[in-house]
Amino acid sequence: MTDTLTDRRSDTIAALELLDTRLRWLSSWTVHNANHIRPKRDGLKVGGHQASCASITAIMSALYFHALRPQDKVAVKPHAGPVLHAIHYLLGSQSRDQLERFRGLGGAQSYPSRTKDKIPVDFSTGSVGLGVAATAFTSLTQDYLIAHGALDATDAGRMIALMGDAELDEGNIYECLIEGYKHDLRNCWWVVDYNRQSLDHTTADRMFRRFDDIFETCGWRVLTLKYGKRQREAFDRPGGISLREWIDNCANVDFAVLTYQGGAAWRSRLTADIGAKPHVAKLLASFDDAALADLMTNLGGHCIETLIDAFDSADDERPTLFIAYTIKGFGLPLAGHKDNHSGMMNPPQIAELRASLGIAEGDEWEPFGGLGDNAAADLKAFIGRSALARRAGEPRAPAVPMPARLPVPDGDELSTQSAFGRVLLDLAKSGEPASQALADRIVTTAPDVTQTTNLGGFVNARGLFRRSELGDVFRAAKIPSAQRWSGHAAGQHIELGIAENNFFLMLSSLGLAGPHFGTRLIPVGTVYDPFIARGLDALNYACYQNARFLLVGTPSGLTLAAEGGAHQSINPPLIGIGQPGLTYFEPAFADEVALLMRHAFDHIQADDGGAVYLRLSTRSIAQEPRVDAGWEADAIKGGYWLRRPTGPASAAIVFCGAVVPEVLAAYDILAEDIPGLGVLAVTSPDLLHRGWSARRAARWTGASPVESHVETLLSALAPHAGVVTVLDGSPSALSWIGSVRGMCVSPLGVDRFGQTGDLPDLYATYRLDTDAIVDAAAELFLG
Ligand SMILES: Cc1ncc(C[n+]2csc(CCOP(=O)(O)OP(=O)(O)O)c2C)c(N)n1
Ligand SMILES: [Mg+2]
Repeated sequence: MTDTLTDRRSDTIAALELLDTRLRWLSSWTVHNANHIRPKRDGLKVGGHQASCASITAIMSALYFHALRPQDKVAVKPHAGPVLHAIHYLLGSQSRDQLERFRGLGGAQSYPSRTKDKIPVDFSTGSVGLGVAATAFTSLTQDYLIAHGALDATDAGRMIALMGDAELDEGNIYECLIEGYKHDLRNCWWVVDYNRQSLDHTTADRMFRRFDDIFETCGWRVLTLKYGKRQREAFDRPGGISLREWIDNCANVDFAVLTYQGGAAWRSRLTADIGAKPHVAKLLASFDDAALADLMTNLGGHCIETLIDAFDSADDERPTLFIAYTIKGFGLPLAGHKDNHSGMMNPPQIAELRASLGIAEGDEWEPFGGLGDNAAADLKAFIGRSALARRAGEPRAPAVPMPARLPVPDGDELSTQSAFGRVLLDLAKSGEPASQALADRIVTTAPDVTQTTNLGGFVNARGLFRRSELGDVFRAAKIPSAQRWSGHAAGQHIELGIAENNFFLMLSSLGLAGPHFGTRLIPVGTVYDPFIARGLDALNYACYQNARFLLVGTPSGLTLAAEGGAHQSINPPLIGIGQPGLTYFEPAFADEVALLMRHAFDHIQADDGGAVYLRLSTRSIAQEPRVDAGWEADAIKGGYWLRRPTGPASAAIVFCGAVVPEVLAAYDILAEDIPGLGVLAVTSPDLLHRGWSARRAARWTGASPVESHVETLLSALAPHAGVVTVLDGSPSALSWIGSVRGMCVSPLGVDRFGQTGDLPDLYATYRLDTDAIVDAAAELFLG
């Protein structure tokens, strides 16, 4: 290395070491301020994780201010949120006010949040494991965009997760590893803050080197950063090999205890264990207690030089796992203690840390406090030269054009699921420019249920997405099959294995393609409705990030009669109502499906929009002849009168989805006895409920109290009217409607596990059939 290069390298290392210390201080102080200085009104601990932050500051310093390129994106382990805020504080992109309000209303969030934080956050984190896997799926999304010509390959970024070692216990990590291997994952780094402590305790020694094996099996390069530079130098001295062997054999928990106890404890333990070995006594004697503690904790993840060398060495696109050994609470009096996850420095301890850094009392928030003018100016200049400082904000992706209407599939009898498949297929084949433009941006995905959810037609037309060609061997052998499964770079279906967590994380990443990469995708994912529950946290995570996609849960309900209780969904309507960021629709007819899909494609692109969930069914039902399009606007708002009540109507049947034949049969029976009886088709219990809640909330928030759609609909009934509600799912998804105008309700639905049977048997057993509706109505309306 030339002298200039050596100088530049040592300058870089010195600056990164200073930044490591700044980040440790600022993150500690942010948490301290929130807990010990900011006035408290509720007597509760505010929380924050000083030890988790201190564990990763060197890694983040080396990554953010050295290795990171403008196009790279990072998921930061949730409990290092304050470090990310500190980085942006040093960059000038985070305010002191936000830091002072950390964990307070409107302040910096506890865990990095794309939607709530004011700093740029690439991936929200919080539920451990999900943010990590999100980087892999975002890498796949990037590959998809490159293959479709929406991103230049030379602009490909690395998707990087900074993860806690306990995140390696989450099953979704391994589901993701397998899927990643199948899809030839690249441009992905996971950096493990390997402090061998979780929330509760120190982690099992038995896992040593197991992670290497697992990741290498899945095609990853594993770089282990176990020793810092000073340790490696000590190992080269006489007696050093014994010291290294001792470290390698030391149990995690012993290492943690000794770290907490400090230099004298290290000395007596090392002397007892290896002091008699050749040269060891002399080696140990060459360090005073403080230096010995410093040496023993000089692990790879705290050594800037080791970190930048490792990051620099991984300069290709192979996915790479960095196992960076660290100490939880490094540099703090909490270091190594098994209870330090939520532990916090007390005021004297933080004052001591402040003084040790030369920061004057009152200067705690000074970004470069304690450094001296020249050093501060140099460090500022160093930060200014980093790639991070040149990073542009997230792009605003142009909207995808939308045809005015999506054609309604024809047929007298259709299921909503087959209508969905036909609408997509029509789009895939349409020659009309707006439809074609929309179809080109649709990307479909399913966890091994492509065929049984009617995505097959679209896939046949548009192909599987594969970076390298994948022939359809059955087709080549001229074996008849309805599915044409050739894969190529222009394909638009991402086929996943059966792992619903992966499915939702894939949808989440595809649904952030706009803000992440500047090109919107219109992701459409299908899953068996009951198995939404399998990926529920990943779905929640996707919505929390404001990812935009169309989720189709199908088939659903008891209506899937012969499949039995393990496949019949009951509570997804409640999930649909309860999940923020997701609008749930459950159409009954094919024209509703076409209308709502068109609406969904719009809504997932709207600034104030969100993701959409369509709950569909395989039950073929007679279609409703329409006289005009008057029902459409109401259907988009959540419900319309399928049979409008007349006169001072005292009753209505309110239903959702596939039970419409029973509802209309009951209507025919009841209409004579109940004059003016209405039938309300609820297309979205979620929207109706939300509108009603918003209307009520407006009374306290001062917003203008616009009548909600459900109030408007129900105003067609007499004030004392009664309603029977019916849906193939949890009855509570609709029964609340009675409270809107204080009406009596008789709720029908499914509230216990389903079973196998044919439809008449099951509908009778679970009281969804015509008789049940007539009985409920008779009881309510006719006494
Ligand atoms: C899904 C989920 N379960 C539980 C938690 C609660 N929790 C927060 S941190 C943590 C352990 C974190 O340990 P690790 O990943 O090793 O992080 P570090 O040691 O760096 O703090 C747990 C169990 C969570 N955030 N998410
Ligand atoms: Mg840990």
